[in-house]
Amino acid sequence: MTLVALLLGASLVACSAGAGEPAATGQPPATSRPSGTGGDVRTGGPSASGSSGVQPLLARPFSVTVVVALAHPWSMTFLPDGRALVTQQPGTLVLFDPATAGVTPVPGVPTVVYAGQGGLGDVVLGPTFASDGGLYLSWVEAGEAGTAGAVVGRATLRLDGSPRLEGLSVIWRQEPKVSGAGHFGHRIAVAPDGRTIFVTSGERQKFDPAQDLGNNLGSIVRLDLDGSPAPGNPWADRGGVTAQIWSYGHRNPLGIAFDAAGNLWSSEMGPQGGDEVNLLLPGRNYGWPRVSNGSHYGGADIPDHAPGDGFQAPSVWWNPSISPSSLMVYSGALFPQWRGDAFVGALSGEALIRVHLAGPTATLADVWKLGRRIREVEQGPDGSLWLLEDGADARILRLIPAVG
Ligand SMILES: [Ca+2]
Ligand SMILES: [Ca+2]
Repeated sequence: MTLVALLLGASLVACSAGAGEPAATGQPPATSRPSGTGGDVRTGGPSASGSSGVQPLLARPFSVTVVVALAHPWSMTFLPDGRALVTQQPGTLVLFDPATAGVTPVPGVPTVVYAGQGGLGDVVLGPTFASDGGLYLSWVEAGEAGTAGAVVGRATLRLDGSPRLEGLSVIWRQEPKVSGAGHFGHRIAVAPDGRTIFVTSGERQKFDPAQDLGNNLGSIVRLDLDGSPAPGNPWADRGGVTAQIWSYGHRNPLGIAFDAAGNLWSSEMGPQGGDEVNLLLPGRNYGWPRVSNGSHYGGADIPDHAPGDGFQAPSVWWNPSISPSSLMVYSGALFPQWRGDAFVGALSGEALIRVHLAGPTATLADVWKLGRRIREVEQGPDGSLWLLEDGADARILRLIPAVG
């Protein structure tokens, strides 16, 4: 092996070890996850139901502009005035102005546990943001004896004078807090009617809690705007955290968004070769860790989804894994051919992925390799696509239609 090959191999291992799935207690190391730097993203393949037979386009129908460098960005949301809020995982919120590429810190954020996959997480605008500045943030909070868990808080963004958050209060917590620093989930979506929010809650790399309705790990929860369980949830009559749960059997759902018809979609980090896009239906069990189209790290078998097994199968799945970081449904003007489709960012897959949505069905459509781990996908006010790269040397990218 040449020195170059050795160095390349070393860098691939380092990249893989820092992938979206850091090793944690009870979980084999992430180095067995296929590296996105080594070859094509395979989108299902012949054995992959729900994603078969679609060849990725080779040409890119968009041009990419690097707008600004920003370390460890995690989520992004645009404001009505065209600026955007961006979280940085170590615990900083910034106001980003695309017109100037200016980045201004926004004080008033919580103290976060920045470790492993944890830190400051999602930021989304509340349904009445335009009148009251209300928004939702998620982050990881410390518990007793070295435990941690994701929380969601509500705050007011003040843009008079220097930008700042005021009145931050925690409205929801993962229960129980456990050891480890992985699989928090903690992405947020506001329902189209503006009356509830949905939060993804990862299983914290503890496996079985995803099948236990007595905790809210490994589930999607549906909450009133104040964080209390929303009326009409599948197990509302059981009270406690069980009353929050919308669906369960999830591993690490890192993307969630509604489409224009009101269908709720998620992207989920599966085990080795089992990443998913799911249609989130109330009361359904999505199977983790009982069934998965992937296998445990190291290859130990997990039964695949099968008709009649009682578990909700994914709409799209990936083997090898692409590590879906985020999911956004496009509704803009610049790419009218993609209106109504979902975009997924891929970490180990180092790609932007389009999933065609048609009613309750989802089909893998395009995989554009970008050579960088993609943490977040957003839509700008003009219909441009915005991406956050992952990691210390990350950048904010803007995508517009290619000329010609
Ligand atoms: Ca976002
Ligand atoms: Ca399997």
